[in-house]
Amino acid sequence: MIRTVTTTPYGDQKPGTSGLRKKVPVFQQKNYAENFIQSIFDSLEGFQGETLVIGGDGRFYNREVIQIAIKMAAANGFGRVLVGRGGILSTPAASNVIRKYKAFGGIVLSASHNPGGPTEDFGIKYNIGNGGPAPEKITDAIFARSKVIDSYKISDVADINLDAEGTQDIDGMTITVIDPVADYAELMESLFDFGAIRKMIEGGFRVVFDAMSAVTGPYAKEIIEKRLGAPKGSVMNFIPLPDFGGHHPDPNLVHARALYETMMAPDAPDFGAASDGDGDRNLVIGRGIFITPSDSLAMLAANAHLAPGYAKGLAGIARSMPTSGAADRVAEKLGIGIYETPTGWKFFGNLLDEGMATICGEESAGTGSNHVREKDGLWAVLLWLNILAVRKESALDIVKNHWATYGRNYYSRHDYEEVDSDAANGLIANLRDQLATLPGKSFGALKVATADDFAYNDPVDHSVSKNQGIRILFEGGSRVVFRLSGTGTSGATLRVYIERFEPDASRHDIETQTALADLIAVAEEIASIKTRTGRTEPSVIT
Ligand code: G16
Repeated sequence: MIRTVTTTPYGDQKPGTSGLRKKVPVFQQKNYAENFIQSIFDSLEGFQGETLVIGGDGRFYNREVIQIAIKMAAANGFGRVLVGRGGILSTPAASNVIRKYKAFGGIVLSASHNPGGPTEDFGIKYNIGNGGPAPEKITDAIFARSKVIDSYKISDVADINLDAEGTQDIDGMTITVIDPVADYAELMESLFDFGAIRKMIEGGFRVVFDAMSAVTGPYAKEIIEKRLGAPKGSVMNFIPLPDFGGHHPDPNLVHARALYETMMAPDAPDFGAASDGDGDRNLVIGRGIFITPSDSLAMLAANAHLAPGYAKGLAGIARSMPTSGAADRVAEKLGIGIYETPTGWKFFGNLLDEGMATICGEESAGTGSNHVREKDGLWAVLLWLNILAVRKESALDIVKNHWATYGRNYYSRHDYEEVDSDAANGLIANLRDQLATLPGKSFGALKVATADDFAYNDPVDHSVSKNQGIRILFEGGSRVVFRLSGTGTSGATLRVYIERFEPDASRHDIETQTALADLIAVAEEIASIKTRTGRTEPSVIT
């Protein structure tokens, strides 16, 4: 039986960089999740009788919202729901299922790399039929709807058994519980030379993967240990936990410190990697060398043709604006297009759909390709393994050769987390006020060439996205970028991105913060970060 329930709107359901992310107690308010899900459905047209994919990263509150989403999909007229067993689907796996089964769209429950648990983070995002995050015109419509919503529809049925694969019906809608791993593992096997990687591992190559007690555990177990033959124990923290074992499932040098230390030890494995809460981010570390996400994008793009799925070469590369320009140099050498988009994977969708870009990446530990429409952590790890298996060199050698060929883009991001929102907005406003007067100014040896607030004109649908980050570019190619995160759930997070290009191979071994010290000082001088935020140093440096 379908029920129409009266509700009152919440004013704070504006999707951020990647869906709606809030603390669990916010989502637990009366009708909060229901309002947002109904606002999604009310913003879509033509889904009657169609398929909806539903899954999440298994974090606290996942199961409850999965039940709500299924019952509301039935009441709103979807014909079929595909849901991962146990309510689990990694973000890239969900994207693949949407594409493979030609679904109308999908609801992905995740707050990505943010911590989970009763007082931690939860999130809901909508993906469209190409498998990618909804573009801004849809997220804007969802927000507008959420502000006036007065009722939602839900099927009045008992909870659905999500733990057994198979099919059942409610209110005229079919629910199929699917294996969350199988389709994804098959896709990976179609892109990469599993035989070559297996042979490398049999030959003694040691790989470790930290699933961070999050969603990639079952995927990595199946692919890295079962299909590629890595010894048991190669995949660590492989059981997904609702609170990620109390850790931040964020694969960076702070939250994956143990992996980093393992990889820097004298007896380190050959290759180490980690993925985040919902499986779309990656961290890659060769023995003795951390590879920044920006460098990883450039190196994967330069070598992708070594994997069967990319043997024909790349159509183009896309990167988010704050991501370093390392990939630009690869694109230039390959004679292919390079696209600079705002932060947010959704901006790559059109470029991938139109065949303009094949590989995309972001400084925020995201890399992916046209195989799905989300960034994909395990994909990046497998492409690295494929390249290592073919080149038969260490990751360190590949990195050094790359820098010698293309030059090195020294790069770092300084995050100031949970800053007072007014102070953060004031800091950005102050930078905006300086844009007109900065060009031509000198700070020591650094002279500002241009300064702007990044705006993106989508070359496919011609939509314009303004205010995407303050860029200060110096003569010689160095730059500092400031923007506020769109994924945090308390206060504001200020991100400062610092980059310097160094063509001279004899200067490629400087410690990163040292190499960037003059730019870091200029960023402080221009933005007055310390006085405006009250912080003496960043919360996280990556
Ligand atoms: C999301 C988006 C990414 C973006 C990242 C950081 O990642 O999908 O495209 O780069 O947020 O965004 P911000 O700098 O606004 O916090 P994820 O892994 O959180 O879904």
